Amino acid sequence: MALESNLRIDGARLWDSLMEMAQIGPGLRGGNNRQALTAEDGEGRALFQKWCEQAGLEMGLDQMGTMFAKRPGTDPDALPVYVGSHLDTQPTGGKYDGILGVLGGLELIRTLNDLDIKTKHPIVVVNWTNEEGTRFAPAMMASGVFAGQFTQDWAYSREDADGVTMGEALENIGWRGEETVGKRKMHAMFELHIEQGPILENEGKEIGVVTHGQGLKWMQITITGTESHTGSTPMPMRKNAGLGMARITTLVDDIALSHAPNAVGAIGHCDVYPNSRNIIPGKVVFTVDFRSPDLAVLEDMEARLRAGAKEICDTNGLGLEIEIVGGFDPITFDEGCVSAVRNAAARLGYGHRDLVSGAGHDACWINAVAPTSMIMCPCVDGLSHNEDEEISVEWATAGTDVLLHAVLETAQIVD
Ligand code: HGY
Ligand code: MN
Ligand code: MN
Repeated sequence: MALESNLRIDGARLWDSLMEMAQIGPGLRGGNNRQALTAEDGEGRALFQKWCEQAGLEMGLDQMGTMFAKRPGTDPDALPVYVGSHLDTQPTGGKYDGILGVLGGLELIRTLNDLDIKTKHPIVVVNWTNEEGTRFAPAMMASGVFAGQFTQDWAYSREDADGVTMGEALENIGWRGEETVGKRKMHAMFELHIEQGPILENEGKEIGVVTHGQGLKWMQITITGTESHTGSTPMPMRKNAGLGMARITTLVDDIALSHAPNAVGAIGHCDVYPNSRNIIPGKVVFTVDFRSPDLAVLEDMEARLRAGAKEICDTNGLGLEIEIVGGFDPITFDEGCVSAVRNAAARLGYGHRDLVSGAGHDACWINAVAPTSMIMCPCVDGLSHNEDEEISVEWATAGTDVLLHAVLETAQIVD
């Protein structure tokens, strides 16, 4: 059976599944709050498993809680083609970030079942644990352990804001499997994801053929000063940790802008202690997020931040600690997988363009251990990590159609 342009997924069925999953862990404004290893994450996992079992898939679960749902191929010795992403969300996340990649993979399976299409290579749909890294840093944690970037023990030891470790949380929701992490070998992996940026929508393109992923550095900074009265402490006597953070916040912006247009930088997390209106902050803890497609730029940004933060703290009598809590170098996806995506978009008649991923994804780590690439679809106003994140059923369908064709080209249809 040849790969014909009329071979398409069922977009309405995909959309129904996206909307049903979105009911689990609802946010306050129409999005989702299904953070990694919460009870809501557990509920989402259970729904995904139910759907996979209904589709006749064989379930696997590894020691990081990553879920694998396998459709057999005709050649039991052939390495599987993996598809998938993540079901965990940001605290004020959208309904599609990660979820489209997992449920798009499931829709691919449902379509193959409907049409009784057999493939030489098995196909496995994956839900990677803790992609977001918002509750437990770093991001892409389970895929990072799978790819040998972090040890499992280190990952288990990571704590959330309440001091709960990732390992405890995984046990508590009952989703710790027995399978050794990383033992699975892959023929290839494809991740479908929303762009989380404005390019595709602005250019009227349905598909992003992702050739590269930009690199990332997360530096957690702790500044220590002296708690004292905001009214009676003379200005020259103050050791104001909050002032240090404010000066470093503008430094981060200046450094990123000095590498315009591709580098980016921001501080998205900060804790101020004791966080009282009339006490000068004695301690602040915050995370700098630097990204660039160019490794030399990433390293320059880190070096300048370290030097500049030290000068700010020395000048203001403040203590400074900087810890790297996440990061990966810019990556180049596999040419063969990228071509399969580009061929699929062309065959299906979808407008497409090459794209560098601005966000990090599980595919960025898996690219280190298997041929990997990504497919992106637009999102409204490029907005993501916001409850107003929105896509259209047409965009979701286009992305999943391309996923179907790229996977079938790679997994090989058997007549
Ligand atoms: O941070 C990221 O790029 C991803 O959303 N975890
Ligand atoms: Mn994501
Ligand atoms: Mn995300």
